[in-house]
Amino acid sequence: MLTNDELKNEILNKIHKLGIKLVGFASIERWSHPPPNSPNNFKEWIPPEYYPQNIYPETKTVIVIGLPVPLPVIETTPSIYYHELYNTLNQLLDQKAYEIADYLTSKGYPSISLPRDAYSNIEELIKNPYTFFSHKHAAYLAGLGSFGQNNVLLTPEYGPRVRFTSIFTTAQLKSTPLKNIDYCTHCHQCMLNCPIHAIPPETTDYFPPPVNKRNCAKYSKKLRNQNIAPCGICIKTCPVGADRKTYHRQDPNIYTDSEKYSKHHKAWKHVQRKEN
Ligand code: B12
Repeated sequence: MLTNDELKNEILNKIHKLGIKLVGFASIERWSHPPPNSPNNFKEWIPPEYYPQNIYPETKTVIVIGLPVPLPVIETTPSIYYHELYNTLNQLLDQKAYEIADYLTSKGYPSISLPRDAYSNIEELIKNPYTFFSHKHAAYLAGLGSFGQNNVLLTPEYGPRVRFTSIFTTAQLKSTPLKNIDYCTHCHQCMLNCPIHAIPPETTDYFPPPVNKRNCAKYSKKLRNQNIAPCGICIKTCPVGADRKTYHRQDPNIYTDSEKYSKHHKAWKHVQRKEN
């Protein structure tokens, strides 16, 4: 019989072999007793029916995995390029999560993987923009980052340019320590660049402020009809993330200075099939 630490190491080996870049572990108690000293000041915590233990009652630990969205691709958004990458990442996440859950089940720890999104269609989202489990809150509780003004999770590695999914396992595994760092620079670039003004200004009472989800979903529907959804501008413009250094994208003016960065602007327009 493996000790909990040995089991966790085996799982981490498996996850690294699958090429997964980000992983965190959160015990289910973190949902019922959200950690104190959070860098975020939530207006409301998630309703109890959204807790993993109320979805799969045997759950002891949630494993969250994340795959990055390469910055040069999201820079072309809205585009068929980002649309295709989004679909690829979604498939990879679902497949890798299934493999991890299956591996744990075969080791004697029954486990299930969650779908990375879980909604039937965009019309349903416009009526009710929530699914049954929130991966960004899971990622937060698994120590992967903090929320930004754009109401998605910012990680030190990729800022908000990372997609997540989760695995519910009956194995009791040590939680990843929370970072307790506010990664948001409060630069408001997400708010200023949102094409439909869905991101409100910050309030002094709570953070993150509530995004207008219905309008965001309606805009997503419009883009989807042209096969260029999702929008993703609020994750493209975010200055947070070591990926900006990797791709030499540290200058925040790159998206506005079309003279200095004429090659980039020309390339993005080409991918978007716009006239130069
Ligand atoms: C529905 C959905 C959308 C909808 C609606 C947006 C929304 N609800 O936030 C649309 C299509 C518009 C959308 C857009 C985007 N999305 Co989206 N989306 C989701 C999805 C499928 C479910 C979100 C959800 O239900 N959360 C659950 C609730 C609890 O969280 P919440 O909405 O933040 O609610 C809080 C408060 O509002 C409060 N609350 C107040 N009243 C109520 C009432 C109820 C009933 C509930 C439950 C809560 C609640 O409780 C919460 C506590 O803080 C998730 C995948 C998933 N299953 O997690 C992806 C997800 C959140 N999206 C993601 C992304 C990246 C985006 C986009 C950038 C588009 C893109 N892919 O490029 C934009 C960003 C929009 C934005 N700035 O918020 C990523 C975020 C990754 C990250 N780094 O954090 C996720 C996690 C997908 C993934 N698998 O990675 N999305």
